[in-house]
Amino acid sequence: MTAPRRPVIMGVVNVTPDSFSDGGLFLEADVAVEHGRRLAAEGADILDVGGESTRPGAEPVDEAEELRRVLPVVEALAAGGRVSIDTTKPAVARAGLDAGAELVNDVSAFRFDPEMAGLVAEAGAGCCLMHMLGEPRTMQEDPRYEDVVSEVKAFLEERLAFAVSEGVAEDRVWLDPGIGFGKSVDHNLELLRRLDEIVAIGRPVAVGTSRKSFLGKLTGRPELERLPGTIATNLIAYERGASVFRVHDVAPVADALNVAAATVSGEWTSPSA
Ligand code: PMM
Repeated sequence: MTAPRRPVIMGVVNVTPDSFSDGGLFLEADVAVEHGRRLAAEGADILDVGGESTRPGAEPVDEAEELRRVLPVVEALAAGGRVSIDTTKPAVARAGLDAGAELVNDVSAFRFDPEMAGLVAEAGAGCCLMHMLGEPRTMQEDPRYEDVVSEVKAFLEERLAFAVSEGVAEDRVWLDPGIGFGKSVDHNLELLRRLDEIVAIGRPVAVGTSRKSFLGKLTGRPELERLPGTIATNLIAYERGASVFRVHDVAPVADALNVAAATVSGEWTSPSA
């Protein structure tokens, strides 16, 4: 038997009026904080707070508005546990780290503003570097690759090298193939099926499939009915070596991943033990 690889669950706390599945529900800071606390109680290891929607076609949000949305939420949630700040803007990242976040989740992998790398390095923070084809406004307009897995892998290797060259500690970097970010259904499925090739880079791999539109295309279900598809894809990703699972529905995904971890390793403990 091998020791179980403990899945790290990242709970999504979107403080935006237009995020694709929970947009608008958590716009008010106190409601977002309450939601984050519930996700932590359900088993989230880290809460990912974001104030700018990255849904396909989304328009950018200005810095002042993004700061207004996320800062009180980061501050309150970081007082009780681990928080990451989901942003591509250095000013928001810096304020989020000052308010207690420990990791910057940059869906542009420091492409939109290279200053992000030095800022993360200086703070001694962690980061999650994600692949996206282009930018959110246009990324779903006929995305094309020769070989999606090797292109995403090469991109992540280059971004990791850039981050390290700017002083970011290599052992604080997570990599993410960016499910749904400039990818067709087939691209997403191939990335998940061949995720071991991304894992082979040697850094923890994060995946975000939760409620995404490719699950809607596969099942015909609306956003709030995509939990079974979310679980299926997260279990496959776990089996292929992923470490971090970014989800909206923490309790059911945590149960599923814990059972998968016990099955793969042969070791388990009862939650009441
Ligand atoms: N997906 C979304 C936003 N941020 N960050 C990472 N690292 N990986 C993702 O897949 C990801 C992300 C979009 O989903 P949401 O609108 O439900 O937050």
